[in-house]
Amino acid sequence: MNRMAALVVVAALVGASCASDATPDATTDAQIESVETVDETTDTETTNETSTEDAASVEDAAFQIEVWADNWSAVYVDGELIGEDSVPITTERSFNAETFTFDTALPFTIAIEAKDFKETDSGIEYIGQQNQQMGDGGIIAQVTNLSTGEVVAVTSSDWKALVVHQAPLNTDCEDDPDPDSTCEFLIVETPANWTSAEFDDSDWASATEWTATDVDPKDGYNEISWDATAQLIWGTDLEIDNTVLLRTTVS
Ligand SMILES: [Ca+2]
Ligand SMILES: [Ca+2]
Repeated sequence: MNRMAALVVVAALVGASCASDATPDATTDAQIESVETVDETTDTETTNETSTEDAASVEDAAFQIEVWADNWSAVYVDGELIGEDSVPITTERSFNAETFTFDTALPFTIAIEAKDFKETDSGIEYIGQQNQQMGDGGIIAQVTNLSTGEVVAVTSSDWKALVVHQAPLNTDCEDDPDPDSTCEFLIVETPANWTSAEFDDSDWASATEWTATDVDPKDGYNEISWDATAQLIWGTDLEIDNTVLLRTTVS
């Protein structure tokens, strides 16, 4: 039994030795191959540059997205930031509409980071003032194909939503003199690559639709001619859901 055990140990050592000898060679071969592959790719791209650009210009179309958010938003198309609210989220009572344009081909994925203003992680605003309160959020957006004038996407409960900042969880802290010491909050880690087309949002909730009476949209909202199907959306709670990630795919 001891001899067998010893043989197994030797065999294992030999195996490990072979593996450690073989690994650097294999790695080197792979590295050389990958360098060659890069060269080939570069050559191919150079050769086909003109025809690739022609194909892209035929397929891409110009789109615009109009957004009104209480209070701030950043818009991504297929993982690329195409615009963000020109008024910083650090501005209390920031209500304004934004229009961003982009060129792409169908299908594409729109991802929006939407933030309700909060003075601190307590979720409270106007801290220490007469009107100290939980702020509330809300966002509406529509995407138009600029060549055809067709509205190709609007915010609705078809969008997926992930709330990544909630506060206050204990809403009875709203009027406390020091809400930072009494209000509880929940921060969810923002998933990596959540703005990309490939990101799997199947376990996200559906966005919640809210009425204009609920959200009371202010400055900038009436400057946009909203499609009748465009809905104000947010998480399930306009007040305590402070940062919401939103996604949809346009096809
Ligand atoms: Ca809030
Ligand atoms: Ca707000």
